Amino acid sequence: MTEIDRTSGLPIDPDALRRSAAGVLRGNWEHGYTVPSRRLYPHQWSWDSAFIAIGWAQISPARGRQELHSLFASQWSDGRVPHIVFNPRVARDAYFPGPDFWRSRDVPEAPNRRAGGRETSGIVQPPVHAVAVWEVYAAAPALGRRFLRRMYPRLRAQHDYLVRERSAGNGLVVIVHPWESGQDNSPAWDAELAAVPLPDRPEGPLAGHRRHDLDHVNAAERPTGADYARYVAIAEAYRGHGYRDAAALPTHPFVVVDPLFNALLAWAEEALAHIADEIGEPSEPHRRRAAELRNALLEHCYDPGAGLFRALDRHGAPIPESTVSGLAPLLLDLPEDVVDGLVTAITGPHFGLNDRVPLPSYDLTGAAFDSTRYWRGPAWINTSWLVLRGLERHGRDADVATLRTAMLTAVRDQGFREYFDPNTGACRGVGDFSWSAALTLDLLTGQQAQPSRPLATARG
Ligand code: 2M8
Repeated sequence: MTEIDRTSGLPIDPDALRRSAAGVLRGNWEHGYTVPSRRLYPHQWSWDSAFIAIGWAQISPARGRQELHSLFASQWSDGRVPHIVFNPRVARDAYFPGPDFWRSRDVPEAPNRRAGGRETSGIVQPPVHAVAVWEVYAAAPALGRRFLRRMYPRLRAQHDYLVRERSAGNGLVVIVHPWESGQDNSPAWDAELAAVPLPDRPEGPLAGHRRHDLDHVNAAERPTGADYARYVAIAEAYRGHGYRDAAALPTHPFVVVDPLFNALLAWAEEALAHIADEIGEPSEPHRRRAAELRNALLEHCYDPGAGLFRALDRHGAPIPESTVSGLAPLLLDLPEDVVDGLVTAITGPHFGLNDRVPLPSYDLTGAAFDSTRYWRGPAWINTSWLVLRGLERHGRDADVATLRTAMLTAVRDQGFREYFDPNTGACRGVGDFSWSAALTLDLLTGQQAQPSRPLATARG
């Protein structure tokens, strides 16, 4: 029955929305994990699984646990959690680049195929998983702490890999591929990408490869062919070094610091501290690391003039593009003037907080803004949800309510789409997209109405 949602004042039928969100997750459930989309992304993706588990926590904490267990079963022996774990049940060429491109089977650190391991990619994605583990546990603590005990060493290894192998030398960690940011064709990567030479092949730079994304989504909503050719070239360069960072990084064609990636690592260290406390492990090292990452973000990335955090190029110089990534440090404990700066950026003309459409992925007034193309403007549910959590943490309740209304309006009117035009709210990308459904389930729990919730606390 349609009712007025208590926080947003929005006419919605929360039960119907919850039912259809749960239907999307169930429809995308695939033998122990959830694919982001049956059509476009038929495998398991790393940060998608974290957001998806947060949604499962609301309707089936057991599936939330399974989702995370399944992903970490393919963790490499060096600690990295691969950005894609391939589904052996779909055709090897159902997605490009697939297992035959990444060739994890040739890498000793990757899961062993002969011992039943799944094939994977060799790069990572933003490390939000410890938060997901904590939230899944907190949704049903009565199920016991075994899950935390099992996940804790794996999460530690995930974080240690990043800090050890991906150090930027200034307290932050680097990413080595635009896909690692999760915001693949963000304008923040344009200048770095432009410097990557396109392979000179007579049949064109993508010769020998075929993109499958354009079978499912309009080309105007996806990265360009030139972007893809460079994505492939960067991945081939990394693969050429056997995915070994020490060997690859000195000459690697793409090395940047992403504020969202680092903010999520710091936020996840806070979650790890909660987990450690719960299972009797020392939590202080995690709090310390979270604080160090936060301080390094403030020192190297914060731009007080713009009121947001900048990505850094390979020389440590700020990249002058304003993207939603630069708002993600709001998830952390910050000085009040920095919080004010971020809130001004969110509510002002660049990100235009309103109650109709979630936050754009890129500055609405930026030179590279494109309302349609993927991460170059469109509004996404996951990045909006992260900013919402940040606003909650800092007690900005009115802005939390506005953003929540925008997110619920988008999915109520357009469905659980992958992204939305940030001006009109029109749907873009694929439908039945898992994290849009999962995070809607989280929004509908009503917990969001509680101000200043840094992480969920265990409900008894
Ligand atoms: C998108 O990225 C993949 C490559 O990893 C692609 O475009 O094929 C991004 O939106 C990324 O953030 C997301 O994890 C992935 C699956 O939903 O799709």
